Formats: sequence, C-alpha cells, structure tokens
Amino acid sequence: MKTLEVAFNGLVGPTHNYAGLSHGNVASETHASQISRPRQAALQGLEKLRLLFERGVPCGILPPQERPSIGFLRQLGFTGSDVDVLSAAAKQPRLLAAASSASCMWTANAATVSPSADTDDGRVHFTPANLASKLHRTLEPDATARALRRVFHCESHFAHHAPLPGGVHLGDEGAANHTRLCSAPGARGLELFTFGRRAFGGGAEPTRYPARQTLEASEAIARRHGLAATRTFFLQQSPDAIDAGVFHNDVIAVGHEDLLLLHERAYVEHAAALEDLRRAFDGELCVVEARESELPLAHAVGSYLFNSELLRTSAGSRLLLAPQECAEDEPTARFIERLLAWPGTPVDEVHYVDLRESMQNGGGPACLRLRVSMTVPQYQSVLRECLYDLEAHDKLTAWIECHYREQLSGSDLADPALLDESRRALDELTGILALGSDFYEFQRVHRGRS
Ligand code: SUG
Repeated sequence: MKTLEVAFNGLVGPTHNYAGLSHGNVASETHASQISRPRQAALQGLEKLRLLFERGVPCGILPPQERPSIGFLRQLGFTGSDVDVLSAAAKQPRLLAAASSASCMWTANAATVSPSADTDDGRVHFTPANLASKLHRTLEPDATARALRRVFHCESHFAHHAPLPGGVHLGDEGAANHTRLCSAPGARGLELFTFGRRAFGGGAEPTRYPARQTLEASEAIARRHGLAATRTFFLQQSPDAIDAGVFHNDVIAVGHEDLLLLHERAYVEHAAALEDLRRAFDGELCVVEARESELPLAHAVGSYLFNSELLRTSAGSRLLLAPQECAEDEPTARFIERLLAWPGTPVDEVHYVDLRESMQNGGGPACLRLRVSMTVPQYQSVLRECLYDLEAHDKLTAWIECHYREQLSGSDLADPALLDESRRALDELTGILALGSDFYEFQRVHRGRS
C-alpha cells in the first residue's frame, strides 16, 4: 500500500530561551543564560520545512504550547491575577524558567508512533511521551496529547494512548528513543526501543548524567501499540555514551527504511544487538557504523551528525539533512564523505541546514520532527491546515514576524508584556492551524470568564 512518511515539525514558540535546564545535554548546559533569538529560531525551523517541501518531502506542523504556563505556576501555589502569579514566580527564577521553556519544539520527544503496518488493530498508535526526567518537560505531555488528538482526529485510523503514568520509573522520551526499520515504505517494520536504565535497578547505568528512558516504559508502549514480539527490540544505550552527552538515542543513531546509521558506541552489547536486527529484518539491512577512531564520540555529540534527518525525496533519492555544524567539524565532514561513497550508495546526497538557535539547546534537525508514516487515506484524514505548503509558509512567516521578539534574556521571562504577546500570538495561530478557539488553556479560562 502506498505510504507517506510525514515529518511533523514543532513550531518554535515565542519564549524560546536558554535556561540550562537539561543536565546531561551538553549544548543546553553550555549555552545557559545566553541571549536567545526567538524570531530567528522560528524562521530557521520554517526554512528547513521549505527545503524539504521543495524536495517533495511531505511535512506537517505541530503548534507550540502555552508558555509561560500560568496554570503550572498556580499549581505551585502562586495566586492572584496572571500578572501577580508571574511576578511572584519571578522570585524563583528556576521555576519561572521551567514554566517558560519552549522545549515542545522538539517533537521527536512528543510521542512514540507505530504505523498501522506494525500494530495489531491496523491503526496508527500514538503514546505521548511523559518526559518525566526534566521538570520543564513534564509540562508538555497533556498538551501534546490534545494536539495529537486534534491533528490526527479520525478514530478509525488513529489510536491515542495517554502518556505513561509512573514518573521517572516509567520515564519515556518518545520517538527520540524509538527507531523503525522496514524493507520498503508501507512494509511491516522492526521497531527498536532504546532505554538507558531499568526501572528497578540492575544492569549498567551511567554515573555522570541521568538515563532518561526505562526499559519498562518502552515495554509498556510496545504492549499498548500491539506490536509483534518477534519484531520488537529493546536495546540498552551505552552508559558511557550517556555520560558523554548522548541523552537521547537520536544523538547517536538514526534509522530510515533499510538503513541504520550509527556510532559504534551506541549500545550495550552492540555487535550482538546489530546481529539480531540483521537476522530479523526482511531483506538486507544496511548498517553504516562510525568507528571511534574516525569519528570520536565527542565530535559526534558536538556536530550532531546522528541527529540528521534521513529522508526520501520525491525523486527517489535519500537525503541526509545535517546541521551545518557537521560541515564545520573535520572528523564529521570526513565521515560524511565516506558515507556518500559507501558501497550501494545508501545516502545519495547531503544538505546542511542552519538551526543554530535550536542546536544551542541540544535540538538538531531530527529533534524538531516527529515522523508519522501513513497510508493515503490516513494522510487525507489529517487536519489539513497542519500540513505544510508554501501558503502555510507565508502565513506563518508573517505571523512570526508580527509577534516574535528579536531577543530574549532570562530576566525577560518575568515581563508581563511577554505573556501578553505570547498569548496573542498563540490565539491567532489557532486560527491559522484551525485548532479551534479552545485549544489553549488561556483560551478556555478566558471563555469561562466571559
Ligand atoms: O530535552 N533541551 C531538550 C533537547 C531535546 C532534544 N531532542 C531530541 N534529542 N530528540 C532536552 O534536553 C533545553 C532547554 C533549556 O536549557 O533552556 C532542552 O530542554
């Protein structure tokens, strides 16, 4: 059956800032307290979409969430008017930063998605990630679930699960720790879940940085999605790699159809894991592995090579969409040359994109997108306004230019005008993306009052 892989990209929200909230994510910690450029960040994301659209790659858009989240701050006991809440929370800058993060832009962490070819009821299954391991990211799952239900609203095609319960025991980071391999678009696939630790201990664990995903969380998702046990794999991330800054598997590996591109330090019992995958794969799996001697892990983490997107263009070629930092790092650039000359040409071309604003928080091209493989009828049922085309591009560009600030610093997060500007922007966005005027909490609260 004809299948389309649609890349749903997160729109960068108006409060994009650098707060150093993610211990274990080297870029986030390195850029803490620097001045961010929300307008540029959002436009960089849109430019990436244009490039893909021009190459015939179908793309979609997922909206930013409401930030600062006044609802979250109220749950913490701040009271009074919205402006009172904001000014009281400003005395606790770490809490205000958590309430203000635009981190939902990284939609690879929005959910785990299993296409209908893999599931027992023939529907596409979604589990929004609970993102339990970082305070600012725990604000996302409920709003993500709401967005996914609006965009993929047809129940006969799409099954929506709730985020996993259980906090850090069942910590789940979504598609960033999930890879799907298949012999051809539309064919049933192998689903690979990557975890960093076991919920109840046992086995190796990183010592410097946290492991965000547990095996038990991944197993629960596979059960919910009705995946066949023989086609589902659970691989443990190497603890050393996590300690070197590989906080998600998509910092060290990327898969697409019959290609798995990864670093040799990705998994515990790496060689045996790859052998199992090769054996289970229908047809020939192409594994391209970077060796430590040619591409030291620190360089791979710095350049974010494995956070490139692998995409099939409408002309049938496979494109590696890499961060521009890859061209600037010598070992990475050399490895890409080797990749392009690889026997059988698994990758036909490379294109570099400037996503510097997102990259400085640890979000490369692949972090910004959630892949959803769909049959044509499934695709046709998706909320049309959330699919990207050049008309959407122009509308969103004008919207960003009208509402986004050029720059933001940590102290700006307490500015009541920023709250007001963000709400005005998001209210207008619900019109552009046809999400309805009750999509955001502030819209529902406001309607309740009037
Ligand atoms: O969860 N950074 C995100 C980056 C997520 C990248 N996603 C994938 N690898 N798929 C995180 O660490 C930083 C926010 C700050 O520091 O202001 C942040 O949340």
